[in-house]
Amino acid sequence: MTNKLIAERTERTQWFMEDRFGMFIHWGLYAIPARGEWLRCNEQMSVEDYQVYFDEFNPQRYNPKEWAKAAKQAGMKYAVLTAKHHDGFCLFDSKLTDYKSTKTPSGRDLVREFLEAFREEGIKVGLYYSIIDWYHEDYPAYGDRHHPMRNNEDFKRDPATFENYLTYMHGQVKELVTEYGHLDIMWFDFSYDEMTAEKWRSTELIEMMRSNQPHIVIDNRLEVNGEQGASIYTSNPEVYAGDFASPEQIIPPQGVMDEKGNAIPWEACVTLNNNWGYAANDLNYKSPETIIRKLVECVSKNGNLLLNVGPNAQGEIPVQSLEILEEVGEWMTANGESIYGCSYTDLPQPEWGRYTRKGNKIYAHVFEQSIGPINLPGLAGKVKKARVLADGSEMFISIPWNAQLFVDDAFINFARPEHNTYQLPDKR
Ligand code: FHN
Repeated sequence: MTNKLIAERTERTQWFMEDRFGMFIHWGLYAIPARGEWLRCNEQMSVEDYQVYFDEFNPQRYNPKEWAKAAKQAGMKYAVLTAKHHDGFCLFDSKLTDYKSTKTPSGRDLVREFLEAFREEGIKVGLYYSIIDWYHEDYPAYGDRHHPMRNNEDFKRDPATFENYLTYMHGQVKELVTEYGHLDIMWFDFSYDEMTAEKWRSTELIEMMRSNQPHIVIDNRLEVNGEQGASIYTSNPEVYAGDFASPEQIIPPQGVMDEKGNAIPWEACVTLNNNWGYAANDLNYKSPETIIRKLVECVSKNGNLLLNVGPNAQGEIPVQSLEILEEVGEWMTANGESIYGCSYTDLPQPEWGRYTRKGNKIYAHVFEQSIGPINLPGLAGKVKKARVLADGSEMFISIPWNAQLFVDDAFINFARPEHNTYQLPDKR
């Protein structure tokens, strides 16, 4: 990317690099069968088979104000909702299709309600938009490995019809950036094989978006696919490669660098269980301790964590997810200072946890009870005294709590670890 593009991206993503922690929300018709958002493809369902879910979709208990309160309590500063996933179902009142929530028994513009509720809680808002579309008749099905009817030999891949799809796709993105108020993020998903960059007419799409919402932060998946989400590289460095890299279900070992080796904005998107969309039988949830450690790890590598919830067909976030978010929120209340606005240090990372840094403050996140004094790589002999980050109380650095260690005039703040017993600082 040119220096001008880099400077513009740096300015746009300043808030993104501050906020560090967001909520991802995968919701739609697939919440009814409750077997994840790819079921139509995985189970080779025809449009007709899938229609039954459209005909009954009516999330009676959808209240995005509750979602927003849960996100705020968890310490999340932004949220991204699926406006349209691969199944082509629109959670917004698009004029370009009847395959939308306002035509289901629900009758509601679910995106508009989401945006209003989260803005009201002071949470920045983004929309996920799938550039893959299994419903649109002009989306290439034949030979496309990402299509439910991928073995359907009848569907011919004709460039002319694909142009029709691009006109539809660009038109819907224009509806979202011109009719739904201020958006902070647009999260496109995903390019693959030869379907990337100019195949989507990306430059034109982004120019249209920037002319309507110049500030909007855009992910990198108009260029790269989910597996390569960690990449920011493109075939042509002059081509727009997005404002942040989007590693999925992985935290890159060294963070993400650009082609010149400079650290760049990135965001790891992660599920709480093993599914993005609601999956009733998937009870394999990550613990609050794991989520906190992964959030710390992301920040210690200059990255963000976008943590996913998959609401059910009634419009509720699963109780297991809410319980995890609540515990994460209690830790964030006591230790958010060591996350928000923080990034990596050039110190060697310790074996007991991670360092994060904000200006001249270094936060030592100690993930496990130590036996005896702990080693502070890169800081040996520089630590003068310790304070608990959560309540400011004095303590010895041999005990891994949230502590402020004065190094010369700098601070070292221990962020209280979570460990297998997981007790919060205020429950000591
Ligand atoms: O296929 C999608 C998947 O359903 C989900 O939306 C994830 C989230 O980043 N993105 C794609 C897989 O890379």
